[in-house]
Amino acid sequence: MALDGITPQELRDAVLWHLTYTLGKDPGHASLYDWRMAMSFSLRDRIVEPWFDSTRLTYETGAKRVYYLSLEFLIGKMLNDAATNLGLRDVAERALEGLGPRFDELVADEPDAALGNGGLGRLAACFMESLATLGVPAHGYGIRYEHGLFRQRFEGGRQVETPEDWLKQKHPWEFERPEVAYEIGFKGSVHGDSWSPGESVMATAHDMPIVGWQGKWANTLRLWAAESTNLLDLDRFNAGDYTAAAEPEALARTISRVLYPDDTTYAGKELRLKQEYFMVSAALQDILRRYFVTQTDPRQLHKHVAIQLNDTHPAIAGPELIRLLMKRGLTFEEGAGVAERVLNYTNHTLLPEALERWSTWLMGNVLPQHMDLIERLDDRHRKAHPDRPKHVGIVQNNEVHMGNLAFIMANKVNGVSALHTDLVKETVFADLHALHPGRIVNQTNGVTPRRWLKLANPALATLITDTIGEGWEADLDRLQELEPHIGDNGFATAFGAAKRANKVALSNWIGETTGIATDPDAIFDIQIKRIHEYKRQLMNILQTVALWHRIRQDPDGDWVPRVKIFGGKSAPGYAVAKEIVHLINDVAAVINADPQVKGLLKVVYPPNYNVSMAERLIPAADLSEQISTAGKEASGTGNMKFALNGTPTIGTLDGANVEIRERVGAENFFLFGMTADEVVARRRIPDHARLAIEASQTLRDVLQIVAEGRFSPDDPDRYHGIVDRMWHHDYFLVASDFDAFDAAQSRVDSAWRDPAGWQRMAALNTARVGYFSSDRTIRGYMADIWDVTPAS
Ligand code: 26R
Repeated sequence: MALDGITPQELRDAVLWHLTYTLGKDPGHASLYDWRMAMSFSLRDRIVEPWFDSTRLTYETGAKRVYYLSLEFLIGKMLNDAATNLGLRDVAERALEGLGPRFDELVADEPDAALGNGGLGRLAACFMESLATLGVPAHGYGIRYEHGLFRQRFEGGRQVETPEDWLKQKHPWEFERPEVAYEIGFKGSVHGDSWSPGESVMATAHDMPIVGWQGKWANTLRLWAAESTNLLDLDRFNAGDYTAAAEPEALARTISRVLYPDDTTYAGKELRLKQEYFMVSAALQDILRRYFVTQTDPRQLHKHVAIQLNDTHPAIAGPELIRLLMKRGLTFEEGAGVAERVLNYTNHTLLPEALERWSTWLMGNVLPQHMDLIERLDDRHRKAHPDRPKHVGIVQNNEVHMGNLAFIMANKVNGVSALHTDLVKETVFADLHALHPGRIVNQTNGVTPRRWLKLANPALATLITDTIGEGWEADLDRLQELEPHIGDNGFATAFGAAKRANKVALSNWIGETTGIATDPDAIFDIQIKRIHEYKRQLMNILQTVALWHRIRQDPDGDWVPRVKIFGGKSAPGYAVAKEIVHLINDVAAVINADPQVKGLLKVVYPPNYNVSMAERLIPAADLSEQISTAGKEASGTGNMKFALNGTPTIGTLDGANVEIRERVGAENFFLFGMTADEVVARRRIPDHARLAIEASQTLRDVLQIVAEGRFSPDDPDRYHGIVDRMWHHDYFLVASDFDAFDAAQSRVDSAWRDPAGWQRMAALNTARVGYFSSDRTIRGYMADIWDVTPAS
C-alpha cells in the first residue's frame, strides 16, 4: 500500500535526494526542470511498490488479464495525476515550501504527452486510469511516438503546424526496458506457412506505471519504440548494397517517430500500416510470452486473456495472433478459433472515410503472410455462412476492410453510446450483425472523475466533499446525494463562488495568453474538440456573427454578455476544416475590435488546444457546445466532462448527448436540431440547404456579411468557398439546423437572466451525471465483454 503516509518533510528529503543524486544539482542552482524531475521521481518512487504488489498478486491469483491495444494514448501531464491519486497533492505543495518553485509551477512545466488525436486517445487514457482504480490486471499497449500531435499556431489567422517535441526533455514517468525487445518483420516472401521477412525492426518496451485512485493498484502502459536490427543489413552490406543496408535503420527510426495527425482520411499508407503492425505484433508477442510463463496450452488462452482493439487501427491482431499461434504448433483453424474468443473490437466512428481500408496490393507487399491469412479467414467465414450476402467480405474490390476483419475476428464488438451502437447495427455492420446477432453490445463511454473533477476543478471537488463527504471519487453515483442540498443557501453560494473563481482564473489566463479582455460575468460558451465539418464549429461561428449583427443593430439593447471560446486543431491536410479555423480567427479579430459591441461579445480561440487546456477551460464553462449533425458523433466525452463540472449543454440528439439529457433532465439541457432519422430524410430533399437559407432571414444576412468579405477585407473572396458550399453542398446540414440552434441560444440567454435558476440547472448537471464515470464503463466491459473480475 502506498498510502502508509508520507510527511511533507519526508517528501522534501526525497526531492532533495533526487535533486542531488539523480539530477546532480545542488538546490541553489536547480532549474524549474530539475525541481520537476526531482518531484516526479520522488512521487514515482511511491508508485513502484503498489505496482510490484499488483503484478505479484496477479501472478499469485492467476487472474485473467486485460490488454488494451491502442495506437493512441492521450495522457497529457502525469505529475498532478500521480500526486492526486496518491493523495499527496497537499503534501507535495508543503514539501516545496521555501525550497524554490511552487507545485503548480512544476505541474505547468511538464509537457503534455500528446500521443493521440482526440476522443479515442483520451478515452484510452481514462480507461487506463479506471482499470487501475478498479484493480483490474491490465496492460495498455501503444507506440512511444517521438513526436506527439503537432503544435498549432495561428499566423494571420491560419493554422500552422510545428512538430511537437515532448521527449526533448527526459520523460520521468517511464522505465526503459531494453531487455524486453521483439523483432518485427515486414515484406519478404512466404513459402507455405512460413514467412521470410525482407526487413525487420526491433520493438523495445518503455513502461509507464499508471496508478489508480488512492494508490492501491498500478498497471503498466507499455509503449514500443522502434530500433534497428542489423541482422539483415549486414548481409546486404557485405554484398555491397549499401543503400539497402541503410534502409532498416531509416525504417526503424521512422516507425515510432510521428503520430498520424489525421483523424479524417488516411495518408502515408505504408508507414501507417507498418506502425499498426509494429505495435500489434510486439504486443501479441509480449502477451504470449507472459502467458507461457504460467501456462502450457495455447488453446486455453481465452480463459486467461482478453484483448480489446481500440478501433480498427490494431485490427491486424486477428491474423497476427493466428500466425503466432501457428508458430506454436496450432493449425490455422485452431488458431482462428482461439483468436476469435480472445479479441474484441470497439468501433468509434461511422464516418466512412475513417474506416480503414488497405489495398490488397499494399497488404500483400508489407505483410504477405497476413494477406494469405486474411484470405483464408474470408474463406472460412464464407463457408460458415454460405447464405451470407456477398458484401460482408473482408476483401472487397481489392481492398482489405479492416472493420470487417475486426468484426469477424471479434468475440464482442461494441459501440460507444446507445445511439451509436444502434447505428452500428443498422448501418456499417448491418449484414454482419444479421449473421452474428448478439455480438454487438453497447458500452457508453465515460471519463475519469479523478482527472476531470478532482484534479481539474479543486474548488468544486472540495465543495462536493464538504457536502456529501469523502469517497465520491471512486463511487461517482454518490453525486446524487448533492441534489437535496442544491436549494440550500450555503451550497448555492459556494457553488456559485467555485464557478466564478474558475472563470476569473480563465479570464486572467486568456488575457495573458491572447491579450483579449473578457468579463467573468458573461456566459462562457465553449466548444473544444477537433475541427471537423460534422462537429459544426461553422454553425457556431455563423451564429456568433448573427449575434454580433443583432447587437450592432441595437447597441443599447439589453444583451446578455457572452464570451465564445473555441479550441481545437484541424488535420493538416483537411482544407475545409482549415478554412473554418481561419474564419473563426477572422471573425474574432473583427468582433473583438468593434467598439459598437462594447465588450458584450468576445470571441476567443487560444491556439494549441490540448488536454491541459481542457483541464483549464472545462471547470470555467457555463455552456457546453455539443452541436454535431445527429448520427455523426459516436459518443463524445467532452460533453460528459462539462456536465460533470456543472455546465449545461446546448446540443443535438447525437452520441452520448442523448443519455446525458436523459439523466440531467430535459429541462436542464438546451436541445435543438434534427434527429438522426430526420437528418437522413432531410438529405433526400434536393436543395435542402437553399430551402433552409431562403427561409431564414438571419442566416441569409449572416452569409451575406461573410460573402461580402467583412471578416476578410484584405481578401474579400476568402470565404466564397464556405458560403458557396453552404448553399450547394451542405452535407452536415448547418443551414437546416441553423434557426433551431439560434433559437436554442436565445433560450440560453433567457435562462441566464435568472441566476438562481441557472445555477440550479448547473448544479443538477453535476449531481446527475455520476453514470458517466469511466469506472462504470470499465465495469461494463468487464461483465459483458472480458469476463473478468478485479484481482484486488
Ligand atoms: C486515420 C484514421 C483511420 C483515424 C480515423 C479516426 C484515426 C483516428 C480516428 C479517431 C476517431 C476514431 C475518434 O477519435 N473517434 C472518437 O472516439 C471517441 C471515443 O469513443 C468518441 O467519443 C467520439 O465521438 C469519436 O469521434
